[in-house]
Amino acid sequence: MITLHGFAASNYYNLVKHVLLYKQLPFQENLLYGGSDELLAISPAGKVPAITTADGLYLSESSVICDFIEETYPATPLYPENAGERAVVRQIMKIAELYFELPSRRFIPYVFSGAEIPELVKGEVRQVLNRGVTALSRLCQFSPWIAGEQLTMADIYVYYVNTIVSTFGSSQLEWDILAEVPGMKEWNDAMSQSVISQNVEADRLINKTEFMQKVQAQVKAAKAK
Ligand SMILES: N[C@@H](CCC(=O)N[C@@H](CS)C(=O)NCC(=O)O)C(=O)O
Repeated sequence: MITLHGFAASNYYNLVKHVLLYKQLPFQENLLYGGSDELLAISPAGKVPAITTADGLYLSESSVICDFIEETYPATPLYPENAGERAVVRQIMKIAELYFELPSRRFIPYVFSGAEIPELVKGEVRQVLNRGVTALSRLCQFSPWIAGEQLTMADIYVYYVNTIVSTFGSSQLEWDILAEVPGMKEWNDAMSQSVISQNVEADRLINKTEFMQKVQAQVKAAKAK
């Protein structure tokens, strides 16, 4: 059985969990936070999520884990059969990661420490997000799914990317970023209504308090140095 290591307040953890639930694969969860020795032993960069496969292999990096799950458990496919269409799905995921998720994440240290975000940083982030908005507007179909008629890995991936875009990017820039991509808000709302999304969200809320306590302890320790 697969073990999913990490914590439910992490959007990366949750996207892998959503894939496992979507494919109805049995798995167990092992609560681990960033910085723990146990996590470093199984995740080379010490990042969440990591999985232990049924064969005892340790894997990290959410997109790599998603591909492994798809290849190992092809039933209920999340990628199209056609290689070109599969590449388009991965293109959407990569663009969302590079131009939506990662720039929005630059605000996290400021938000958690309560420090003011320099205008220079806000400007840089806005510029990258603008590129993401343009690219995703060109690529996403929302008919009804992000890459067309079939629900794919990109639907799950981008839905969890968007939690970071909304929570950090939009709130700090006072800019409704998802509304800039035609059809994205409606699709995002539809994604949030699924039973799996709601179960994942319920677990996230349960973990949120403990996660925030850990973050605050880390911020306090850093300030005391
Ligand atoms: N590229 C990685 C990023 C994972 C990541 O940044 N995870 C965060 C939690 S959301 C983490 O492990 N943070 C702890 C740390 O950076 O020490 C992936 O796709 O899995």
